[in-house]
Amino acid sequence: MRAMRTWDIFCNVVDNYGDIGIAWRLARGLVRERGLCVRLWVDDLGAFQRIWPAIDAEAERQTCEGVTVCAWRVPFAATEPAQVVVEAFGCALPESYLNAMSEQSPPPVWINLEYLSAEAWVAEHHGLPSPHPRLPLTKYFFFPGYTPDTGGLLAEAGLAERRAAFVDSGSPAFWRGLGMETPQADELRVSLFAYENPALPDLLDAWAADPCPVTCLVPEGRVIPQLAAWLAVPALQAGEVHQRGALQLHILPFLDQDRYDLLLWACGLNFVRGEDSCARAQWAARPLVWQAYPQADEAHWDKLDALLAHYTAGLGSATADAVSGIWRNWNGMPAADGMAACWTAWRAHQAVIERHAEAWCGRLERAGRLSDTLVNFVETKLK
Ligand code: TRH
Repeated sequence: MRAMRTWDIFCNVVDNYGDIGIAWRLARGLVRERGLCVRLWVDDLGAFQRIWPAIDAEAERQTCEGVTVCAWRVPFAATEPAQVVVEAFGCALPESYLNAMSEQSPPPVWINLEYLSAEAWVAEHHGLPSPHPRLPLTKYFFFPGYTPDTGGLLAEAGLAERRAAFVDSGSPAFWRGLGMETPQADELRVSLFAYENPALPDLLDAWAADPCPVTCLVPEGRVIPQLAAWLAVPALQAGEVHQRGALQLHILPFLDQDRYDLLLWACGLNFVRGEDSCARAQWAARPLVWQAYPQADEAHWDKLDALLAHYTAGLGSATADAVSGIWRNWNGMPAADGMAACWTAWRAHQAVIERHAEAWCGRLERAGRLSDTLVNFVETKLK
């Protein structure tokens, strides 16, 4: 029997939760589903604790969900490298660790896990090698993506079945846990995870004017001050509920990563941001609106249009316009209509968009599950 492979995953938390969110999802999936021996090196355990409260932010080393979680300190203590080394999102590995990698025989398989994007160039760059300029090491670029010629998307085994069981149950226990009843028949529940966004007040106005009840659930985060300003209250805290017209706003505590999934499954529409929540909202098989992580020179607009092109392919043009309109407006992109008109259009096409979200989830599976594609790729390099 082959000895258990050892993996080191390095994660530098730039800001927000996406880097650690993805690194953690990958690490625990590799342990749970592949039985691999995984160490996760994280330079900001405080951010990690936000998405996974069992994490001790002070511990140098701890085991969580079978993953050995290590504090990534500077200077980096002498460490024997694992057989597989994953550098999440181009975080530079410690120099001493790189030197130690180059002294291994054979050297570890070195992967740079990239950000998820639907852009066409991703498939061309996926899997490409990059020799180190000085050391006898090769780094491989591994790109998640939406087509089978990329690394696919992170998703745990049994995700669709767990989601279906949760949805079929009507999720009363989940709503009770948030201090809420199950939704009324004509009520739309929306989750809102967003960066500061100039389009927010217009969207809130549109919800307040909706003919049916709209309940918006907002985990505490960057968008709260803007919500407080719109409500004309000095501040907002988890547990508060505010009503304006048809809109009822609930401020939630920041949820752990698994519970946030339940929120995405339970809501009829999810506003998400960054890559990980966007991917999870797609797996939730519910309509979504994505706010891409803002980049210099509006580079994120290309990412947004690339995903929109994939996502709306096959939809009738009016429905595709309804989806694109609200996504583009939400990202400050040139759009034919303002938010109020976009919301009306989205509502008019809601039923088709809902069916599409379910079908889209099935299409995602065709791209492959990232932990499978990554392990398979690594195994070809380890031979
Ligand atoms: O937090 P983000 O904005 O992360 C971003 C992006 O990934 C961006 O691309 C990257 O460059 C930047 O960080 C540095 O959005 P993202 O990717 O959706 O990650 C959020 C994580 O937080 C995700 O794993 C879900 C989790 N989460 C919770 O665990 N609980 C919550 O209540 C919420 C709202 C999110």
